[in-house]
Amino acid sequence: MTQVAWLMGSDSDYPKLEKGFVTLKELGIAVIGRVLSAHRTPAQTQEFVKQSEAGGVKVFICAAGMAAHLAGAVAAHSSRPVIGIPVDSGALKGLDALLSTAQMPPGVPVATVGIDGSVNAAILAAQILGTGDEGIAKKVIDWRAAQTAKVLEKDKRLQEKLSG
Ligand code: RP5
Repeated sequence: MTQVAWLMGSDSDYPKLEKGFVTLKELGIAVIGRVLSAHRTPAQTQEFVKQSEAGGVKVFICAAGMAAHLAGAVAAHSSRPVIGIPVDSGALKGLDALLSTAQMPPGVPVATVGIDGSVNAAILAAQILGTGDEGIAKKVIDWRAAQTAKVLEKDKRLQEKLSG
């Protein structure tokens, strides 16, 4: 069953998000990806949220650039957790999207990650799902342990370079 629905404002956003999709795959989490826009397909976005919830989606991830209201629009129509990713597109390099995504009115939160923070969005979604699924929680712990090992390896390589 699809656990995560990942919306993006345009297919031009996808290259900035691909690592996050890979991360969800590594964690064994089923995701559906869609291009939908708060401004350009408002009716379809609302309908998709309704259908996704009925189909068992537990977490939404929404990525958009510029006046990025996609995450907020989804949050307005859902009681499930919504993670927002501001995308660096356009003249303001993502700062516009960051403020538009994060600065929600009280009562309608969007858990906003950093600009182009697709991997953190994927990990946060897994952590949310992991609160009710021990298998996913264990995969997050293993993923983080692998990350630690990679950083220690980088440190080792640096030490070798500096002492050589
Ligand atoms: C936003 O406008 C999208 O999320 C994208 O970041 C940006 C440009 O969209 P396209 O013109 O490439 O469709 O709504």
